[in-house]
Order: sequence, then C-alpha cells, then structure tokens
Amino acid sequence: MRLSVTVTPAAPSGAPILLRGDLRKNIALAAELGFDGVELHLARASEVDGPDLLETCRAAGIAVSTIGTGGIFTRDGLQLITDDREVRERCAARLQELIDLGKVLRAAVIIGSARGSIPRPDRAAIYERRFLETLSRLAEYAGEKGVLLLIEAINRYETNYLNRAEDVLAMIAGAGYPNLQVHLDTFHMNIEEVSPADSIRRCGPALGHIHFADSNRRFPGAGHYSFTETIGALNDIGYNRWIALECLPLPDAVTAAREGLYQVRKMAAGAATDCQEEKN
Ligand code: LER
Ligand code: MN
Repeated sequence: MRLSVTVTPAAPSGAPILLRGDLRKNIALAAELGFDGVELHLARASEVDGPDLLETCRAAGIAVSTIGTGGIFTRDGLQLITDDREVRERCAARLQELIDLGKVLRAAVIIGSARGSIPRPDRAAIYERRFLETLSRLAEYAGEKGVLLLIEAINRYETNYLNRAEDVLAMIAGAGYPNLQVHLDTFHMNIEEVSPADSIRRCGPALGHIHFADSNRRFPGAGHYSFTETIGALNDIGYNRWIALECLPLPDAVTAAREGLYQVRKMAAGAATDCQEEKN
C-alpha cells in the first residue's frame, strides 16, 4: 500500500484537501514529509501543465496517485446528473480533459462529487440510466487511453445516489468496463456502511482506491474511526493500491499531513505484526 496526500492549486475553504496553493512547493513538501505520491484535485485540466508536473514529481521521487475531480462541482457548479443537458455535457467534457491528463500523469481519475444529485428521487431509475450512459461513454474513452476510473461511494448528506460500497459495486458490475473500479472513503463509510471492513472484503479486487479521514474528517487518529479494522480488511483482500489522505487541514495542513502519515504507518505496521503473530 502506498500513501498519497491531497494537493490542489485552489479549493473551497471547507474542502477536505490538505496542501493548497503552489503545486511545485507542495509536491516537494509531500516528498519531504515521506509520502509516496500526491492526489491532485482540479476543476479543469488547464490548471496545470501535465508534462511539467510529471517532471516535478519525478524529480521529487513521487507519483501522482489519482486526480480528484470534485472541484468541477464544488468550484464550478457542473455535474453529471442534472436535467440541464448543457451542464451535463460541460461536466463530461471536463472529465474527458482530466482523463487525458490522467494518461499523461499515469494517474487514475475519480468520479465523486461531480456526479451531483438526482433532481427527482421519485424517478431515480430514469436518472440512474442516464448516469450509466454518460459513465459508459467516459469509461470507453478512458479505456482507450489506459486510464482507470474510480467511482466513489459518498454519504447521503452530500449526494443522493451511490452512497454505499454495494451500490457502486452493483453499478460497475452492470456497466461492465474493466477500467471502472470502486473507490471507498473511510469518512463516508463511517456514515453509510454497516461494517466498513466487511464492505471492503466484499469489494475485493474491485476496490481501486481508498481515502482515509477520521470520523470528524480530520487526520487518521484525530477521531474515533477504527482504522485498524479497515487496514486489516485491506490486508485480507491483498490491497496493493493507493491510500490517499483526504482530510481537513486542521490544526494546520502540515501537522495534519505529517501526523496522518505517521498514524497510518504505525497502524499498518501494527496490523502486519498482528497478522504475523496469527500465522505463528
Ligand atoms: C471526495 O473525495 C469526497 O470525499 C467528497 O466528500 C468531497 O468532499
Ligand atoms: Mn473522498
């Protein structure tokens, strides 16, 4: 398991993104703190120069794990499921550009908050069909570029569909694209899942990415979420992809990133020792 930290050139103040502002500076800082990668949050691909960013990461010895796209909605109000066709198409076009960037950066692309919410829940089936059509188009496009698309299960207070791991699992099984995978987030799982660990085990190899934040969306260890169980479940399924720290920059960004990384490494080492003792 490799660890990345969320970075962005710009985000709303309440967003759970740690390192904000100058990307070059923050990529160097992420490497210095000991992260293996950065999760880059953008609202549009033109906010960065892809090849230049890749070079900056290579020079720092870290990777871009993932591209977060929630800013398309939270910063610019575009989303994939509104009744407004123009807004839907503009959102899909932004995602396509970020898929192109994903190819350059060799990074998977997240579809989370940019999904928006179903405007008429009494007609959910119609909207879900529409979403599946758009998603299939994006998955095909991403597949041609060799880019993985990650569909994030997000809690009911932020969106009214695909709230739980099982919803996303069923949706991607129905879509049938090998480059679509489930993306979980401990903050959302703490609200939605009966047992986060069992949900992780049910996802198995379909789990492509995970965000770590504590129950209060602060860094792991600053709340009451059971990361030990989550890490145990990730070990059970042989998870070898990224864990991204997506949490609030409290008490400040550097303290949260440093402390979060330390706590996750400590808990992962503890889980490995427990596992070894069980085998002996
Ligand atoms: C995005 O990864 C996410 O988890 C949403 O809750 C946006 O904040
Ligand atoms: Mn998340």
